[in-house]
Amino acid sequence: MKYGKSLIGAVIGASVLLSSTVMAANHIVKAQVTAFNPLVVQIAPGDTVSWEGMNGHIVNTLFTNKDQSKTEYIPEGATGWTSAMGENITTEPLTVEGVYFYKCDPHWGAGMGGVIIVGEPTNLETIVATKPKGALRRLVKKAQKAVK
Ligand SMILES: [Cu+2]
Repeated sequence: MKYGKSLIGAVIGASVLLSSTVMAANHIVKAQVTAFNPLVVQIAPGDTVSWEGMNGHIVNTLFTNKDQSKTEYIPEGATGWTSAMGENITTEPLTVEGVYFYKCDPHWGAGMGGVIIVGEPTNLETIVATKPKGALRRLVKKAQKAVK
């Protein structure tokens, strides 16, 4: 079979275009004893994050306040998640730009949590303004340092 050069060029051009829009990166975070490594991941909108070595750990974006109410520190319009105990999970593509905080419930007392920054940290100042305390405060400081 013979193909014209222009057709081949068009096919190559189309596949390059396709891969640049479809190829999102996956970023791996490892649970190590009572810490997530890396603690802060900066990703592009549409990328995903996977956690490995999650035996005995949880990834949870839902934080419990002193009065037992719950707060999520994620961008407006984003959806949080809670993994099952011990489950290595991968997020859905994270398309909403901003900062996502999460914690490991069994080890939150030891400060086991992490931060995902998708694109621009649109909601970080709002979270800083809530004056987070304890382990969450430490995570917020790490996020601030990462985007400086
Ligand atoms: Cu843990």
